[in-house]
Amino acid sequence: MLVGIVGKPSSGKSTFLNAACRTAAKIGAYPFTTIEPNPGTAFVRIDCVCKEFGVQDNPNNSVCREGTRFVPVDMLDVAGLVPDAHTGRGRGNQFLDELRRADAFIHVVDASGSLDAEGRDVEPGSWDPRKDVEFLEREIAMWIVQIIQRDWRRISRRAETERLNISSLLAEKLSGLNIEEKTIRAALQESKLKTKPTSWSDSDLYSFAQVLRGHAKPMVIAANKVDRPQASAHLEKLQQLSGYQIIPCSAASEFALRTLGEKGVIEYQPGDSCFKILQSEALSETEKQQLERLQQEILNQYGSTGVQRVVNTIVFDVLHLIPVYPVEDIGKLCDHDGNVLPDVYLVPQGTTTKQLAYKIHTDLGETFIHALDARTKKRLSESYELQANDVIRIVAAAATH
Ligand SMILES: Nc1nc2c(ncn2[C@@H]2O[C@H](COP(=O)(O)OP(=O)(O)O)[C@@H](O)[C@H]2O)c(=O)[nH]1
Ligand SMILES: [Mg+2]
Repeated sequence: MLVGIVGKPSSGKSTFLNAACRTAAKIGAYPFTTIEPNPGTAFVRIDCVCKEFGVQDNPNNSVCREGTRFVPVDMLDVAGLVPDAHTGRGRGNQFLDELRRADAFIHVVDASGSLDAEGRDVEPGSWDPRKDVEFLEREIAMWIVQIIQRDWRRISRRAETERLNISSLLAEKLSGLNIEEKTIRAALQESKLKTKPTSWSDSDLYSFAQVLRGHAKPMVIAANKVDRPQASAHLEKLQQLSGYQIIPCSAASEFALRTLGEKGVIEYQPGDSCFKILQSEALSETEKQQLERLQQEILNQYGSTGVQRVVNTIVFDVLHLIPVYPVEDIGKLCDHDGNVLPDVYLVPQGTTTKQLAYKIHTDLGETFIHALDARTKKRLSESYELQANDVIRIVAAAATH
């Protein structure tokens, strides 16, 4: 699973990535600073099952801090997209291509309205960030339209003369965008297009691409820079947009808190609504005042800096993944090395025990016998659909190590 971070230049994409992943992507106040896409690993925050089971865990693929698990999620920050990116403006096509593999997008917008369409400074508050949302929707839809149009005459004729399914022809065409045929079929149905593809107009294709975009590349909006005074009025306007989760966010605040947390100056877990100063002497008076303001104006006002909420929302509410804990011993809840609750997998809702086995190792899938539930000790068949926080053992003929 890969989450793409998108938005116009200077909206705060790199700051968001740096805060969410604590990487060192370049941050700059001018367009096109990000040239190469920056990959990073963010973490979703969940309550670990270790508390319920009353065990001390030794995580392998994730981190557990006092019963709170942080599970890795791959992210990609690409350069700022400017209007008409799909025609190649600002190296737009290259940037869009880098997003092909993404399963979902985090759209970072400047909720303080201080940047124009191209990411240039304007009078704070004067730009309506709803325009950024419209623009990005359009760019992504046009990008999809262009890919379809490259070959459209031939595809649409073939569908009719050879009586082929238009969804399978489109799936082939769009396979590079990581879009499945069933998603295309659903979007076609919803778009209510005429039966003959050769009769579809450009605007029919565009409407279809808009619907497909919503299904294939779902998006959460990080309404960033809420620490700036102009943001609250814009936030209300953004919240009127239908079809999106709009999350108030201050990537810069999250970055500051995580940095101080890692240095041990404060106690702070990503996503918390407060922090505790541990080393008062390490902070100047100004820094203390800034932290006090951050507590009042961001954490108290919005419940958190929003960065963790954005990551959790995209993984759980938008992509509908659930956490499951495979173990090799359902008594000790450990793997063959004795690590307790070593791994958490994030899998789509509806994933079966056998599909999980394949995900862990092909051999485990191929020689799958059954699974065992650590809570009930009962057998689970290969068609059992995993539930959030299931702890299970896969029983298979093949050794996995
Ligand atoms: N006030 C404020 N400034 C921010 C925030 N996030 C980013 N910035 C600033 O916005 C500018 C552009 O940030 P950057 O992350 O490079 O934007 P990108 O071009 O979208 O990657 C920098 O000066 C950042 O310090 C935030 O949450 N609050
Ligand atoms: Mg950047």
